[in-house]
Amino acid sequence: MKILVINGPNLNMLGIREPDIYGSATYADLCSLISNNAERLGVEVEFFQSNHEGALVDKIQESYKKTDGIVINPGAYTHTSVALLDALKSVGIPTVEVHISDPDTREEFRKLSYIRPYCLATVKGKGFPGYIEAMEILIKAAE
Ligand code: CA2
Repeated sequence: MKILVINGPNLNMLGIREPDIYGSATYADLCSLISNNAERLGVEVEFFQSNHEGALVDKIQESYKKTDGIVINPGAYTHTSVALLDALKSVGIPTVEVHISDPDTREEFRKLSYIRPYCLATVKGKGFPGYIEAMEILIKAAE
């Protein structure tokens, strides 16, 4: 099974600022944690991070028939992007939404997620381990 892990804008800055919200570990630390767990769970992972909405859409489209599951943290595009929702719908790949923080307990504008209705599940407020839980949800769904 192959899982594509997509991170949106500013998640490459993890560990650099706002450690009170996102922790002090870096994006590279996140990728190693996911890689180690992917090996344990027997799945292949590919990582993609971009600050650009169109690049995220392109990557989702490229994954058509090449990926069995998507774990996505769209960052701030969670709350603005119909394009990401449409891209996910267009490829029809089982997807789990992840957030390091819990956007539902933060500012009002973070409460709306355009992709949430499409996703199998949303894992939020669990820090980096939320990505592992998301992979486990995809693996279970594929059984
Ligand atoms: O909690 C999450 O994972 C978010 O998707 C993170 C987004 C935010 O816009 C969402 O509402 C919730 C922001 C990612 C920004 O990451 C930073 C990392 C380091 C320093 C500053 C921001």
